[in-house]
Formats: sequence, C-alpha cells, structure tokens
Amino acid sequence: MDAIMLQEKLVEKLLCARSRTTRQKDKQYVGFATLPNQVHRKSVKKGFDFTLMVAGESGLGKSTLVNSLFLTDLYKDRKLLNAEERINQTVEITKHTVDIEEKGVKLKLTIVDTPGFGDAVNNNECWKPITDYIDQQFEQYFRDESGLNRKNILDNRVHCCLYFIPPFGHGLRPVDVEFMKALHEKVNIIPLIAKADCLTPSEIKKLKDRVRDEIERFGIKVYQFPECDSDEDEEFKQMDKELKECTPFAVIGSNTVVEARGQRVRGRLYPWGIVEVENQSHCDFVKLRNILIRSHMHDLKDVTCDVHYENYRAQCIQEMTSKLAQDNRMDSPIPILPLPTPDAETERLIKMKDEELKKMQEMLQKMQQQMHEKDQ
Ligand SMILES: Nc1nc2c(ncn2[C@@H]2O[C@H](COP(=O)(O)OP(=O)(O)OP(=O)(O)O)[C@@H](O)[C@H]2O)c(=O)[nH]1
Ligand SMILES: [Mg+2]
Repeated sequence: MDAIMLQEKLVEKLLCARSRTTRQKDKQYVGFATLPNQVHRKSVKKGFDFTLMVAGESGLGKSTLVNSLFLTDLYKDRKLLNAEERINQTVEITKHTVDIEEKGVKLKLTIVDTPGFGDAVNNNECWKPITDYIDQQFEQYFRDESGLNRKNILDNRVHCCLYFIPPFGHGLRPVDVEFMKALHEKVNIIPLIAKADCLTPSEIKKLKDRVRDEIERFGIKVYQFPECDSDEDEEFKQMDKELKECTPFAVIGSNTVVEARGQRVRGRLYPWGIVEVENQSHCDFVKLRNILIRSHMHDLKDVTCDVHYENYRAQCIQEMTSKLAQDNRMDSPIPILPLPTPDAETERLIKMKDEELKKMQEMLQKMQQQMHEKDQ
C-alpha cells in the first residue's frame, strides 16, 4: 500500500474511531461532509463552526496557506492586479468568515490572520497582540455564558493556531520558542514548516526531527493527537504513529492554479518544474487539511473548551474571589475624605457599576455553588 493510500485510510479510520463512517472518495471535496457522523443531529442542522488562527514570522506564507486550505479565496474582494499579488502583507489581525457547504452540511469557518513579526526593530513581546486577541475571545465567551441569553452565544474562541516555522534556519529560534510558550496554555498549537518547497526531502526530515526534539526539550506544549484505542488493529496503530511522526507538517501554499499532468491544480510554477500543493509526495498540506476539518476538528474544539477555556475561567474566578476578599477587607475603617457631590452622570455610572458588581457577586456565588455540587 503506498503512502497516499495509507494516509487516506488513516483519516478514514480516525473518523471511524469516533463513529463508523463510509469512505469519502470524492477528492474534489474539502471533506467536512463526513463531520455529521461524529456528532449529534442537532449540530448538523445548526451547522459547524471552527476558528483557525495563523501566526509566525512575516512573509512565511500564512495568508497564502489559509487561502489555499479551504478551496476558497478569502481575499477575493481586494482590488489588485492578479492572483499572485492578491495577498498583501497582513498589517493587523483580520478575521475572515466563510460559509462553506458540502453535501448539505454547513461549516462556518473563521480564519484569524495575524501580522507576522520580524519587521519591527524590537520583537520583544511580539506575541502580545495575539495572546490578547485569544484572551478577549475567552473573556467575551465568559461574559456571554454568565449572562441571560445563553442560548445564542457566538463562540469566537480560537480552536487552533498554526504556527509557522521558517525553513531556512536550523530549527527553532529563541523567538519561536518564546512565541509558542506564550500561546501554549491558551490555544492548540500545530507547528508547521513553512515554504517546504525550499527544502529537499532529506532536509525536511532533518528539520522535522530537530524541531520535534526542541519542542520536547524546551517544554513547549503543542497540540497532542489523541491516543488511538488499544483495540485498533496493528495497521491502524502504525498509520496513527506515522501521522504523529509527520509533525511538524511541512506545507506549501499557492494562490495560483497551474496545469500539471493534464489537470488544473493549485501549485507553484518554477523554471525547473511544478510544485503541487495537494500532492502528498510534495508536502503535508493534505494531511494538515484532513486533520483540521475531518479527523480532529472535534477534538481541537473539545480541548479548547475543556482545557484552555477552563484554565481561563478558573483564573478569572480566582481573580474575582481575591478582589472581593480584598474589597471586604477594605470596608473598615472608611477613610473620611471630602467627597465632591456627584452629578447625575456620575451617579448613573456609580449605579451601573454597583449593579455590575452585584451581578458578578451573584455569578460568583452561583459558580462556587456549582463547583461545590460537582465536588460532592
Ligand atoms: N516558495 C514559497 N513561497 C510562498 C509559499 N507560500 C507563500 N509564498 C510566497 O511568500 C510571500 C509571502 O506570502 P504571505 O502569504 O503574504 O506571507 P505572510 O506570512 O502572510 O506574511 P505577513 O502577512 O507579512 O505576515 C508571497 O510572495 C507568497 O507568494 C510557499 O509555500 N513557498
Ligand atoms: Mg499575511
């Protein structure tokens, strides 16, 4: 069985591991039409949503890759000359939402494109805007979850962050280590080797081994693929192992469609030949796409919700508790200060703050009660 067939089989089996499903043969499809097999009917009606973020140094092909990933042109509205020039340098965090439908299954895909670092003289804390963005989404969710209208919460939490590692160096640079460490408690990181067409297969292997080794050595917590069940057959276990060993995925992106072997494919045309984005002997693009939207989407969402968001929530509750305790301690003695008489606007603001505080106290009590009940 060749590598491509093995990969196909693996994806299929991974899906089956959660719920048995039929083989997806049509290669034209992105592949999420098989998602209903993994979840409840209600979610199928509502559709699926998934938020993917890209991060890394400037110019490594982040915007190009996300554009290639979902067979859709996220940047088509820009008035530029041709497809190659269509993607400009990303200068701020931008969110693109695409609704894609496949065989009646809807997927609302949100891509969070971030400006690459490396252009500034000082790259100190270059990850800050990104960690802030992730925290803001958690904060919003936390507020909505504690509010009245909990049924229709918009979930904008980031489920996965693709981190781009340059192909040119000899492994991770200090900035890559720091960047991933700043993110790893907040989001599922999938590391990628960018612009893999710059390297020969043996160079790719060497770089992958090195990066894997460094990730372990520096204690970076990247997304862990779930263990496959012990009752799986040996062939499946072997394929699952190979998929894990394939990380960090080596990827190639392109916005142009070229002609290769009589077919029109996404690829890069060079004087010496064509690099095909979706050719598995050229790069791991297809493997990555399969993981994101076929085999591991639900697990990525579960880990976001159960691990990263729960961490954030616990931290928030702890901060709120200590703030309340501090406020209580400060209750007496009350410093006697000549307070100005508040005008109507100030009074309104004070009232609003009081109400907000009351709500927070109620929420806190509720949560503590819930936690108490859980413990029993
Ligand atoms: N060789 C090669 N070039 C690529 C690849 N992907 C993108 N490029 C080229 O790299 C350049 C930068 O691509 P972008 O997608 O804008 O890079 P980016 O990471 O989004 O850059 P910032 O927005 O500045 O962070 C463009 O000229 C792309 O055509 C790839 O896989 N291989
Ligand atoms: Mg960009």
